[in-house]
Order: sequence, then C-alpha cells, then structure tokens
Amino acid sequence: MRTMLTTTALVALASTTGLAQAQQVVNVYNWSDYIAEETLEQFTAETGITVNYDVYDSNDTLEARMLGGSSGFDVVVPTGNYLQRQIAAGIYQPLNRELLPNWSNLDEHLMGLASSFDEGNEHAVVYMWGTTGIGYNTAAVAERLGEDYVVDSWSLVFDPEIASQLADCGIAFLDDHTEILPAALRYLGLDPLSTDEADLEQAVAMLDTIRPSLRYFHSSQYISDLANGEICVAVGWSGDVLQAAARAEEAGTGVEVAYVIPKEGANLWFDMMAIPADAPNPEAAHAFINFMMDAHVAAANTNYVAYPNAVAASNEFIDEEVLNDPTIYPPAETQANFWTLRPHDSRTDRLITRLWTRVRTGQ
Ligand code: SPD
Repeated sequence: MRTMLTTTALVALASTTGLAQAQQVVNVYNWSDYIAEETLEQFTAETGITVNYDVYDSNDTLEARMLGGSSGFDVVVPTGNYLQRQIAAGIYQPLNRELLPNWSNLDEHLMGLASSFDEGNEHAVVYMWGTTGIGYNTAAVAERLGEDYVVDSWSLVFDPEIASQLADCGIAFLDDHTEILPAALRYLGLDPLSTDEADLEQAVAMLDTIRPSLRYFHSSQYISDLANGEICVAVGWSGDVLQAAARAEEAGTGVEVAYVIPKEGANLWFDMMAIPADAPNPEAAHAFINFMMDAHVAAANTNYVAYPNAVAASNEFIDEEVLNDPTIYPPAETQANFWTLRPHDSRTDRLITRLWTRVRTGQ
C-alpha cells in the first residue's frame, strides 16, 4: 500500500513537472518552408517533447499518407477544403480544449471563417492563411514586357501572347489543380468554383495554349528558383514568394522579386492544424498545437514565413513591415474578389484528375 502511494505520487509529480513528457515525441507533418528556424528547438526546450518533423508541398501527398492509415503523425496541417472532407471521413479526433489554454489567443473572426470547414472548430485550429497569386522577377519581366507594363492580372500567365514573351526566363506553376484551374476559370470570367465539365474544358483549352511557355509544375522549387533568378514568374503562395523575395535581397545578387494578387481575384486559403484519430501521442500533439498558439511563437513564425497566423494576441509582436504589407494582409477591397475552395464530390475529382493530367503532360 505504501509503495503504491509513493508510485502514484511520483507519477503525479512527474506529469506536473514535465518529467513524464521528457520521454515524449511528437510527430509533425507540415508544409515545407512554413515555420521559423528556432520554433521546434524552443518547443522541446519548453516541454521536453522531442519533435519528429517532416514536410510536404501538396495536400494530395498529405492525404495519401493519411488515408493509407497508421500514418504515425500526431499533428498535420491540411488546407480547409481537404480538412473538410477528411473530417467527414473520420480521420481526425476532436480537439481537447482543456489541453489548449492558448485557445483564448485566437482571432474569433478567422476561426469563424474556418468553421465553414470544421463546424464549431471542433477538430482544427488555423495555423496560417494566405493567397495564391503571382511572384515575378521585376527586372526580367520589365525587360520583356516594357518598363511601363503593370503586373496586376492573371493575363501575365494565362494570355498566350504574354506568356510566350516570358517563356525564355522561366514560368513555373504550382503543381496543384485546386490552384490553377480555379484561377484559369476566373480569368475566363467563369465561376472559379465551377465543376461544370464544359467550363473546366474551356479552362483546360486555355491552359493548353500557354503550356508550351511553361518551364515546370512544382509546388516548392519556385522559392529558390525565383530567389536566384532561375525563373522569372511563378504562380505561387503568397508567403513563399515573399520568402523568395527576402532570400534574393539577403543574397544581394540584385534579383528583385515581387508578389501580386491579380485584380481578377485569388484563392484565399486556410491551413489548419489537426490531430489524426490514430495519433500515437495525442497529448504531445495538443502540447504542440498549444505552443503554436502562443503569441510570441506565432508572431515569430509569421515574421519568418510571411504568412498571417490566426493568433490575435500575436499581432503586437509582428514586425510593422509585415503587418502593414497588403500582399500579406490584403485590404478589404482586395478580399472582395477572393474565392475559397470547397471539397469536390468523387465524380468531379475524377474529372479534374483526368483534365489536370492533360494540362501537366500537354497531351
Ligand atoms: N510553404 C507553405 C505553403 C503553404 C501553402 N498551403 C496552402 C495550400 C492551398 N491550396
């Protein structure tokens, strides 16, 4: 009896002092180029929990790992439209808010928007949000299209006349049909969320005309390629292009990269932290998510990756130049043209997969 009491007391002491967590590991699968350099070390120093951190650059890659079962991940970061259908498939566990005291730091408006993917915000927290637009090398584009050419439209990449003039300096597209097809539909004056076969065929026919001017489809390589002048235009994610701009500036090679949200509109997306139903260590997963919702941690991440987070309490620690950058925090008039993706039914998925293969391969 005496021994049992002592053991119980030790266990209680260990869990309150963090000793129990000393042996814990959290397995995190996140997007590449999406966290400040020091964040993981800080987390381990603060909690004693070791982080196994792996990265992807596509929701489809994440989804394939998740749907394969027993992924071994404790925290993953799907985008809202993927999260929504994955919740419906039952692959996430509800969050335990008692283990997330930093929940009170969250921006209610953003979490309200995110509840359209996850009713009641039961399974996920917004990690970062952003837009999909165009990154470009200002000098290379001006050299080819003229000093007075204003880059403000999807026509830069979807008009075959314009794209062909930029082909030699390199145009890259995200390898992501959920990004390219809706933007192409909007450029053609159609509903970017259309699942109508005739609309999608029209978008693909337009993409066929610019296909010869594209250098590659890839969803992360464009960061370094824009920064070092290997390519001059990329359809990419806001913060990734801005990281390319920062890298170019740091390198001092004279390459200047800019990001534009096209005037026709852009995809507004939310990447959400969630815990798989079969996560090996849900307690450590909650500790990790809670840490990411700390005001200083979230601000450091935003300052580093140039994506806005959903931690309202972090705003006072975010660099002024980040907070005041309209390409990172788009003003209301820009937001008026945004669209937000929704999951497709399986018929539409099959149709889009077939069409996208045609776009990618040019056949
Ligand atoms: N390098 C981080 C990029 C995150 C992009 N996630 C958004 C995907 C929207 N389809």
